[in-house]
Amino acid sequence: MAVYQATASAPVNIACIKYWGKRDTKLILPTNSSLSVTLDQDHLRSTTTSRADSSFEKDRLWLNGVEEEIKEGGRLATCIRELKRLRKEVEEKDSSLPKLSSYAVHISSRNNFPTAAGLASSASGFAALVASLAALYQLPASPSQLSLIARQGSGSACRSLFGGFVAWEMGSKSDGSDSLAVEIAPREHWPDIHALICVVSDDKKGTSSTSGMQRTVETSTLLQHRIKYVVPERMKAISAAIRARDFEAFARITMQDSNQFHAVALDTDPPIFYMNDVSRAIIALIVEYNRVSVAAGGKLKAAYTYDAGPNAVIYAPKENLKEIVELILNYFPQAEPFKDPFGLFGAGAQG
Ligand code: 2P0
Repeated sequence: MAVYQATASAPVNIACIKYWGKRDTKLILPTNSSLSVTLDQDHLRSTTTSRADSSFEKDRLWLNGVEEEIKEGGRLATCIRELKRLRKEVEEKDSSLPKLSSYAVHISSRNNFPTAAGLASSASGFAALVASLAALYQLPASPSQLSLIARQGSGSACRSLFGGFVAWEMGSKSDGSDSLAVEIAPREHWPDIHALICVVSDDKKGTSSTSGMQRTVETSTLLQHRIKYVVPERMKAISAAIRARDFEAFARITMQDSNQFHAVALDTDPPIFYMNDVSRAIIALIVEYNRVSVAAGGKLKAAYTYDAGPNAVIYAPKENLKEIVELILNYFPQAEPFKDPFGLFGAGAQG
């Protein structure tokens, strides 16, 4: 008997221009466009296997081995329904294909990093889920088309269907058909940029992104300014910086946008604090590191950015990474030996 099964994996992405706010909470349509870098290391990925079988009684999902309920009308159910709908279209064109759209699916997804630590597990999770079902159903869909579905799982997930530098264009239609991810540049365009993730805390975060951003939409006047006057210009400027491989401009915009996202969180009623004292100390360190470089006639050497949690992500050209890691380890000594995925510290260091 034929087995219908497919596995796909998707990495985490880290936004430089932050998504924060929905104009439609059901379709997940954002109040501003955003732009991110998809990480290409193996450490931060979701891997999902989907199987369709005529003997399955209902759709089921396991996350890190624990079964999660697929709520009717919820985000998971929406993604599965949309992908089955596309499969049905394919089956209607080619009657020789097995009728997988009428079978229930069993889906198993694993993250190789802590869930909900502000490390965007919903982004990689929904991107991998959509990619695995699209592979199972052999859909002739582009990553941008699939991003329309992943977006309805979790907004930021639409960006994880591409590698490299990715924009989520907010679109203007009320049905969401133009709110999708597009590639700004592939990873190979600018391989010199690396992301260093400093896990300040791997606790589950206090305010979820979904509820936090909605409160911001309802109460923050600063958000309205950001949406109208700030993000559109920044999207253009950072896209140009990426195309020109201009780290100076990329770094400046990335840090400004992280700051404004956290300002908008603070402008929410009641206020939302995602960064803690360690997060702010890392900002001070990077600001000083850049200041010393610029004062000596040099350029910006690193850019920090923070999502809905206290962990720092530092973007930097490869030549600066060793210095940055040494700086951080000097000020924030680690209980455990530093793992050296970049091979910065030679053969003797931890791998
Ligand atoms: C981002 N974040 O652009 C921003 C920056 C957090 C801070 O996208 O409600 O988990 O599922 O669409 O995608 C987090 O929001 O929220 C997020 P939903 P999501 O990466």
